[in-house]
Formats: sequence, structure tokens, C-alpha cells
Amino acid sequence: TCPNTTNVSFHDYQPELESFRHAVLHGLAHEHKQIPPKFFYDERGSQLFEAILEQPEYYVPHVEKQLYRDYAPEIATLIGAESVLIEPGSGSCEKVQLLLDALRPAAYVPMDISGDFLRQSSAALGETFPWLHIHAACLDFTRELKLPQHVPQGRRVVFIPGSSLGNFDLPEAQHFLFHIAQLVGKGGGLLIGVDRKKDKAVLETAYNDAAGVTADFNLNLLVRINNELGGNFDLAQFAHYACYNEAMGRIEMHLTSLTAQRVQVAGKTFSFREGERIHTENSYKYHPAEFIALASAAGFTCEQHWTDPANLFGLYYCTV
Ligand code: AVI
Repeated sequence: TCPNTTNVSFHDYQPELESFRHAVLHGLAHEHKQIPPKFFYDERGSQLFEAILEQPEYYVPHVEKQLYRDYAPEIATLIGAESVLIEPGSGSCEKVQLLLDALRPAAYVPMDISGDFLRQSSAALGETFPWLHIHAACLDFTRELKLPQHVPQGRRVVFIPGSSLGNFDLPEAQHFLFHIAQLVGKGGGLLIGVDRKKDKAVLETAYNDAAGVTADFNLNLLVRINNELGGNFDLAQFAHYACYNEAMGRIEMHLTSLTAQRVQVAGKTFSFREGERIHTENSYKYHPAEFIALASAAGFTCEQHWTDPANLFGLYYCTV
């Protein structure tokens, strides 16, 4: 534990970094080549993701932030004051700032796998909100979900903005919600933003922005392989591809090989056919009834649900 400023404490649980090398060599050897989306987020990837959030086509953050602005007082009434607000994957801690003045929690617990990023963002948050008690926890929340010691008593509420749940497959999403229900316990809550199913064209435009930022974000995975694993991917020979798989209810991102080619990674050779793809991300979309059913299977009751006028995005408050 090392206090940075008086209202911020930092707890490093030293998350084991899953081997990028193992995931890439294993994923490229697969019949359907695939690499898990968590490997997008190296330093450059995190910067590119922040830039995606600025793109007009990627409506998710714009619509979600407006929901927080419009409904913060109502959300605060439902949650009640003096709660312990826990945010797994807190990143830049941007969205929570729209709720803090209304919510006045007893403590805020941001959790992130990236220690440096977490230190910076929680220190900055502590300066903006000097009254807020911040207990930052560096951990991999997909593996362990625990609170630092000395977090005060109070209703525990987990906050998951940004439709992060969408990047889990269904069994993983179910598991994750179940673990959250265990963590918050009886009377605890979950405030979660989840993207909705909608018109295919709107979804596909959101993941194919005109400025090409999402394409750079996807292709950066190959840059990362080249830099960290001695790969020789030729970026000009691969293209970003994002499409809505209506049957599965998910956006899929892939990297398409534009020619038949061989690529070396960590001393191993991988062959690509022309048009063959590496599957890099799924982003599941939920109808409100689908999300509510998923949450209730994990032990939650949906108390309130908000959406924007165009029905693009869903915000849910659920309790155990
Ligand atoms: C982080 N996650 C919720 C984003 C999504 O929409 O699935 C990641 C993303 N991928 C491309 N654009 C944004």
C-alpha cells in the first residue's frame, strides 16, 4: 500500500500477465485463427481506444454519458448515499465523474490491470474530487474480484460502463455477473451500461469509422506482435474487417489477409490463404429483455432501466 495523496490509496495485487506469446502462438495455430481482444490494450492500443471514443460514429460513449447527465439524481436516489462504488476496468475513470457529485459514495474502488494507468487516473481523480476516498486496486478482474482491506462498510455497488460486458462470450458474461453478485452480497447493486441490438447499418458504421481509427486499433495488434514477438507481419497485406453477425447478436472484428502469404512469429511460420481472417473481437449486443434475463440468472433483480430516445443503449440498475 502506498498512499499518493491523502485521499488515494493504491493496492497492488500484482496480476499475472497472461502470456501474449502463448495466446498468439496458440491462436494462430488454430483452424480459425483468433487472438483474444484483451491484447489490444498495450500503450498505443489504449491510446487508439481513447481515440475511438471520440469518433462520432462510435455512439456508445456519447449516448451513455448523456444518460448519466440526465439521470444522475435518479440513480443516486436508487443507490442511496454512502455506498462503496466499485469499478472493474476503470481505465481513465472518466464516466464515474458524471455521477460522483450526485452519488456521494463513502468510497470509490477503481480496479485495473494496468498499474501505471490506474495510479495516474486515480491520483487525478483524487485531485478533482478531494472529498472522495479512493482505494485503487491493481488486479485482473476477470480472474479475481476482491476489495482492498480498509474499504469502509456500506452498500456495495459495482459500476460497469461502456458495454464492457459485450466483449465476454455468454458463459463468461454469466460467470462474471455471478461473481459480482457474490462480491456485493444481499442488498448490493450493479449499475451497468450495455449496448443494444439495433439496425445492422448503424452498428457496422460504428465499428468502421471514416477516420479509420478502429482499423488502426485492430491492426495495432499486428504491430504489437511484430514488436514484442519478433513477428514480420506486413501491415499493407492485412485489412480491418468489422461486421454484424445478426444470428449471434454480435459485432465481430477480424483482420483479413489480402494475399496468400507466410508470416513468421517467434520463430514459427504461419500460412494465410487469400481472404483468410484472424478473429480479434466479439462485441455482443443485448435486447433489454435478454440482459435482464442474463442478470437474473446470476441472482440480480432489475430495479430500473433507462434508454436514450433512439433506443441505442441500455443502462440498468440491478440489486441482489
Ligand atoms: C471495450 N469495448 C466495449 C469496445 C466494444 O465496443 O466492444 C471495444 C471496441 N472495439 C472496437 N471499437 C470499440
